[in-house]
Amino acid sequence: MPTRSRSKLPSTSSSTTKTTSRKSAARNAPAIPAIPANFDPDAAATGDGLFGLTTTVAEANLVVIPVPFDATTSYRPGTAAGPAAVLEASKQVDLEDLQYGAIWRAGFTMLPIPREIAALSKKARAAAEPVIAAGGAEEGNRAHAKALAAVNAASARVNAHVAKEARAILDSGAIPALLGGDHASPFGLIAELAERHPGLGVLQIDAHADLRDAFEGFSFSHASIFHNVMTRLPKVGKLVQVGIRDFGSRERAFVEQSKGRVECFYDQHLRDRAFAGGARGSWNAISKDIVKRLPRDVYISFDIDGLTPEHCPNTGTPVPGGLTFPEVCHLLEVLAKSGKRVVGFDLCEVAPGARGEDWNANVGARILYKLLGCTLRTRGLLGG
Ligand SMILES: [Mn+2]
Repeated sequence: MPTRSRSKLPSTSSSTTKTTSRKSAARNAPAIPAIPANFDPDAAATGDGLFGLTTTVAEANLVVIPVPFDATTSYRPGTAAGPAAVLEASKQVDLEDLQYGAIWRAGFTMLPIPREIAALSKKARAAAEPVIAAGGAEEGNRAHAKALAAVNAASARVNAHVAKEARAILDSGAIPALLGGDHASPFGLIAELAERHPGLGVLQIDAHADLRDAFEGFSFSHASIFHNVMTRLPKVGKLVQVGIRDFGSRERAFVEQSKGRVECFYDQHLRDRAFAGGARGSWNAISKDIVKRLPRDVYISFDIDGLTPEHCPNTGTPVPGGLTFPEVCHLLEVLAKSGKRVVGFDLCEVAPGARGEDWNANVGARILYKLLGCTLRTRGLLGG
């Protein structure tokens, strides 16, 4: 049940039933879970679940996979703490949404944060530090070679873990989503979805192109996620990048030589179009152009640094420029109304500040709620 535990009214017995087993049989049409009569979405959240709700995995139409992994962030670490911070911040988000209505009714939840991945992240990060400090693995440096092997093995384990969770969610008939962690986290999820939706389109909102080939020697670096996706997953049909403003010459060439398989809406070009004015310069026209480039089945990969850095001051690699919160909300709503289907999404690189500042996670939780609204709307789980 999508109930939010409250301090004022006692919960119904059904709302506190604890179910942790995942559905084994695939369902045909996902049902919208029933809501207890005394549920008040406006009450303060005291529950442990995402947005203070207590929907179980067995009931959920959408399940979020938390990935507390951050081995290769080059500028500063911290995104491994993202899932816990966003979970905590989500309890402060008001549940009524102007664009999507009662998103909370649709039934979503997050898996427990896996301790073994958090421990693996710490170990891999320690191994990676000297290589990152040296600006990348040095040829012939045996310590670096050993560190690379350890980090790459850890990344492979994360990919396998995410793919396994994604398979179980998909087999149960629910929609998978992911909360990182650094931007390398969702590879296993995108791989599973591409198998089930050949020709899958990816909408990437990001400051960085993430098209580097093995950045600093790490095969599964956060800066290589879409190089890996586009070279290792032939069933991904299209990548549409938005907000990109930090990239190398080889990344730019990768886009240009992709024969349209990768399309990049560089941040500067979006601004130039707006500065030129006229109907073509409106954000609504730009959003429609972006969405038009996507095939029917869409995966959204949201790197929080795609937003302006005021929205994510503690993210791993902040860059000036970027999208504002309302621009992103509008783009997602245009996608939600386009007739396309969002088959999964991720939100990555949210990092709480070193002193526990909660602004980053606050923004992250609100973006997560919008991603849920957009996705669930395209799947007929939110009504009109
Ligand atoms: Mn990224």
